[in-house]
Amino acid sequence: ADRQYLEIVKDILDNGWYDQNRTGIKTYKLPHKVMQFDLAKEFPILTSKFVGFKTAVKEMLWIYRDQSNSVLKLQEENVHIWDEWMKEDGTIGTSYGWVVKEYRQIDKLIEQLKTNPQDRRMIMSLWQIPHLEGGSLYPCAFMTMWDVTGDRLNCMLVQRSADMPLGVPFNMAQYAVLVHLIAQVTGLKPGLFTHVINNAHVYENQIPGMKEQLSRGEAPEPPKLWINPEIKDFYDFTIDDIKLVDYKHLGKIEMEVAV
Ligand code: THF
Repeated sequence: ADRQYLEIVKDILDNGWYDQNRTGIKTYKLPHKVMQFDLAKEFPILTSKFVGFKTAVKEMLWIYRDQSNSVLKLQEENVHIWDEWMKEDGTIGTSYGWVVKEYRQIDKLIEQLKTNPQDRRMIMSLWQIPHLEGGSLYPCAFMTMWDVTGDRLNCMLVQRSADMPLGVPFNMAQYAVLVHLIAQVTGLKPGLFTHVINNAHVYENQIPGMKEQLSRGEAPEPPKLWINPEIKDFYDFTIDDIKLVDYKHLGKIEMEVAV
């Protein structure tokens, strides 16, 4: 997992285009970066630094299981990665989980996978134009497209804008878990997970941290994912049913988030 990720980061630092953006903190960026993992062979979590697996999975369950936009609810679980985007009502408005729920996207996907796996319209899209302005930010990882080939469930994640140091390590791990969960409740096996990024960037204040990470190498053994095999209904999964076993990593790297 680290190799593909670190190659993109190195390319951005060596060849990236330096420019301003909405946040006021400049980035180095490159367009159109793609990673692909075979989930039958590996679980894509970085070992070159510590990635907060539990936090990332809690965020994913908040979006797709709870279909919630409540930052207060995340805070109750000790997750603070959305604090900076909280509106006065304690939510992120009509973004992410709110959109999943509004269009019943999880239920529709699971139904399609169970009844018509050769359907070529199996898409969850959080990019719903009428609701974009009502959210505290436009969704970054905004679409998944699903495919069944043989007994394998494949998923392509499309991301318009990708903070390589902070958002992407979370996204890789949490969407890989989502594929495992959806596969389990539809009687399929996890297959390919392809992560397509439009604007892949590193904020300039994150460069020392990324240089440190590039110098490290990776842990000798990748961790394994365990999912409670008893769970057959997507809405029954809790954080205790999803565990990373033998996660050896090379330690935390502190980096700042641009708002
Ligand atoms: N904005 C920016 N600039 N980057 C993002 O990754 C991002 N997100 C969400 C919304 N806007 C974004 C917020 N997601 C962290 C991780 C994900 C976030 C925000 C922050 C973060 O600080 N991670 C730390 C530790 C976090 C912790 O464990 O509490 C880390 O080292 O990983 C894209 O989803």
